Amino acid sequence: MTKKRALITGITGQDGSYLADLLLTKGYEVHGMVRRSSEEKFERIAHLQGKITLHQGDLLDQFSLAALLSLVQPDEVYNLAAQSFVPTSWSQPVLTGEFTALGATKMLEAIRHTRPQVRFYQASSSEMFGKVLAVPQNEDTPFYPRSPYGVAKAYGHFITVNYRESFNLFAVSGILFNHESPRRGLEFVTRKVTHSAARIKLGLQEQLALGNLDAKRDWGFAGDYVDAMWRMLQQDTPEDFVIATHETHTVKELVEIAFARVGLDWQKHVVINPAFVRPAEVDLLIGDYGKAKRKLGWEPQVRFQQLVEMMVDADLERLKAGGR
Ligand code: NDP
Ligand code: GDR
Repeated sequence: MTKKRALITGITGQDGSYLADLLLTKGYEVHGMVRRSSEEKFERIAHLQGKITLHQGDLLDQFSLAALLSLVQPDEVYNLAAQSFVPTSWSQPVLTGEFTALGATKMLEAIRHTRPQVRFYQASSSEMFGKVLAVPQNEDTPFYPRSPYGVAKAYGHFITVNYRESFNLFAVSGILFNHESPRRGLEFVTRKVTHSAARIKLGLQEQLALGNLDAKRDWGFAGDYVDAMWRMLQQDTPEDFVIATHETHTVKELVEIAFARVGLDWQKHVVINPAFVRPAEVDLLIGDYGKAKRKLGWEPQVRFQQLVEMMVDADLERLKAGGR
């Protein structure tokens, strides 16, 4: 039997790296799209060298996408590339819209004209729910995004639904709540906190400046969430799914667990800096993953405390070994 072939955009990101790990264990031939950079820093996929094939391409360049589809001839495309940091979406709203919203359209157009039999996954986000209209949020909860990023993701979601309905593509949108890991970018709050707690423990820094400690998020483990992405593309019919843990915690609880893990009193180290408070906040996210459990047989394996402790431990280990 020939190997299934997958193309991942955003393979250098947190999710891309975990998804590549997963697909390799399932026997896939894995291809990743990377954008050109003056210096190639592929830390998260360094361990996959020789096992995956990388190609240059950019979500902003329609022709590079069509050319890549013709070259790779994938069975599955996972569109994970995006400007994914919410605060940057206020300082670079147009760029965010171009990558995160129109980028999805460009890939869908390339699929429609070049390889319509492909199964397509769009990385949608709980950030689309935004203002709290109902909890827990599920596939039927209306969207009211609170950031240019959330608005762009809502576009990406609906264009995926629209291409499925207009052109009969196997296109699905995974509405994923926050998911984290030791490979999370340092600017996101979980990793910022676990990395700083470890640095403070080792005497490398004294304080940690944060914004809103009261925001509530439904945080899961990225390794669990990429498995849900894959399951969505193995269904008989294309449908959208919420992926979450159905638990919510404040940023303050995150800080408490991380500092307790290294035996420190967080109140002695954490300061509030209004620069990290957002122009508009998403106050409460908690996801109902009932449909995914029923239809995909998916459930989160790693819970909040275990996740935070895993991240603190990994940061301590990395820093002790001389890493950053
Ligand atoms: P990351 O920020 O870690 O990774 C983003 C990836 O997108 C990187 O590989 C980046 O490449 C790539 N990228 C950005 N712009 C372009 C472009 N124009 N052309 C090609 N590649 C580009 O994100 P995550 O792995 O955390 O998230 C994956 C996806 O899931 C994103 O779309 C995100 O918005 C979405 N999402 C994430 C959630 C989470 O909690 N992690 C929750 C819900 C949705 P480079 O290395 O070159 O910068
Ligand atoms: P989010 O994640 O915006 O939910 O988007 P982030 O970790 O950036 O923020 C979570 C919450 O923490 C509060 N917060 C801070 N956040 C950051 N980054 N830095 C701080 O210093 C800080 N202090 C408090 C924020 O106000 C917010 O309420 C993530 C991204 O991965 C998106 O791409 C994805 O779509 C959503 O999760 C689901």
